[in-house]
Amino acid sequence: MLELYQYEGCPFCAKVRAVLSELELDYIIRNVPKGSTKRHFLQTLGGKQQVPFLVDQDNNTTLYESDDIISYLRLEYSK
Ligand SMILES: N[C@@H](CCC(=O)N[C@@H](CS)C(=O)NCC(=O)O)C(=O)O
Repeated sequence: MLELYQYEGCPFCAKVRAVLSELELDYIIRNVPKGSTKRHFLQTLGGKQQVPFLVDQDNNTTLYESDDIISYLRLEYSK
């Protein structure tokens, strides 16, 4: 299962969401806007409070950086 830590106003997150939709991938959105009490999950999992942050549980992979996330998704999940 794919999980995307993100928030709505983040343009880098929007880029990633667009590719997830393009690839017809199902994913869980973890909404972590600035000030969210859920930010500590992001810190614990990835080590910093930057979004977007992708967790791919099936491949035991975590990624920051929108361009890296998009490259990863295309490599792993393009049809
Ligand atoms: N180079 C990064 C930039 C990501 C970035 O700047 N994200 C902002 C939100 S748009 C962020 O996480 N800021 C810190 C914060 O929200 O606390 C990428 O392409 O993913």
